[in-house]
Amino acid sequence: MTDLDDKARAILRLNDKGGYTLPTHGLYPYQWNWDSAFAAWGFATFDNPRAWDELDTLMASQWPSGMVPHIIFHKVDPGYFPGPDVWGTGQTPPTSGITQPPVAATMARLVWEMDPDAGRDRLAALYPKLLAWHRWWHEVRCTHGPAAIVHPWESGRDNCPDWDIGMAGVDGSSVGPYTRRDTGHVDPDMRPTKEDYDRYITIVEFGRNCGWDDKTIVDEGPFLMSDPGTTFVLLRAHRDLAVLGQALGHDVSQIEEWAAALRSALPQIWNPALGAYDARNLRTGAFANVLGSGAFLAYLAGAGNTELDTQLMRVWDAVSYGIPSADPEAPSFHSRKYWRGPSWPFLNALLAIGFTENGRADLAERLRAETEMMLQKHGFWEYFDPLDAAPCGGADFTWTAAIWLTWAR
Ligand code: 9WN
Repeated sequence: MTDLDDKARAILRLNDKGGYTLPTHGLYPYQWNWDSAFAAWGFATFDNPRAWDELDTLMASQWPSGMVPHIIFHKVDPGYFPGPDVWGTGQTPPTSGITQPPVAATMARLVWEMDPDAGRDRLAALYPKLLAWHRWWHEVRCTHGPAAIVHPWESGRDNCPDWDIGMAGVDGSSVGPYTRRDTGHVDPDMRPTKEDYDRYITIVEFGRNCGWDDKTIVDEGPFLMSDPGTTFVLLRAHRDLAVLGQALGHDVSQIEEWAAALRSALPQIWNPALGAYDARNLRTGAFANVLGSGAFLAYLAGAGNTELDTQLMRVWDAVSYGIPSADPEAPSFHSRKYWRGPSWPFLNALLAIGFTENGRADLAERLRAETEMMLQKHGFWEYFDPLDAAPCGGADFTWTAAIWLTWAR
């Protein structure tokens, strides 16, 4: 065991609030949806029951509709904005009103495979909840074909250039006064702009004002875009959920139908002009015309192709440390500004799983080695500059520690 192994375990313990894990102290003082799924994977390397606890705590806040919220506000902390009062969802414990990429079934499968006997009962209890979440995605958010998001935060890739055309249609000018907290924790230059936040909060206010009614938000909300990243995470997760269901002796034909429908919708998010999968504004039909890391999650879902391979190698060869979150040759690229270019270790881990399964162990190893270099140099930061590995965002970050223990070491 190395020093970094010890440090990574210590970070998971440090961020453990008892049944759920914070992404990092200060900047993100609550439980986040997809962060928790990665935390579970990390815990499974040294504390299997704790891994299942993490997934249980996440799914315990599932809404009756099947939606699983992106933040669970277990204990109110004034250090994060927007807090539970702004969301006004009326849940106990309070939650946000939007979701995040459904990576939980994929992580549950990884956790379960690490100790199938010990995890069987835990998996059996979790399975119906995961199934209900996937049904919600199919029935509520895949009505246009690919998975649609109603807020950039739902993509988990908040301010990536993919959303610029959708955000341009959101009028943030009448949002009430508010105080951001994120820019007090990290360099404001690395975070989304004030104009971004005005629009983020405007979309939240729309949801709150309609009582978080799914149909109203999808039909009339200020923002609705197809997200390649979420589509591929969901497509992959359908496959993993079906494997788990079969192991438990369930009929999984419905999950297979959802997956087939989603796969047949992929041409809708293929942009021939870009030579890649692309986000699409569902209010206008327009493509974003920007290449982002969401497109490369296609490999995770077995949906890569040679044209995408060309784009992947172009953007990857333009940097030195991992796959950039946005195209380094595009004018919108910024190597340290949140999702507009930096390299995110947890996303590299997902991409590497895809490469390995697509017969490209060489690419997976290159990505692992580049990610390891960033962590060896600086430790477990939220994200890194892909040009020089400068550490960015929050320190002692849960999912970065988790992917060290599971993949990058
Ligand atoms: C909003 C916690 C989360 C991640 C997201 C990341 C960032 C939140 C924020 O932090 O989003 O959800 O306030 O910036 O973009 O992927 O889950 O780590």
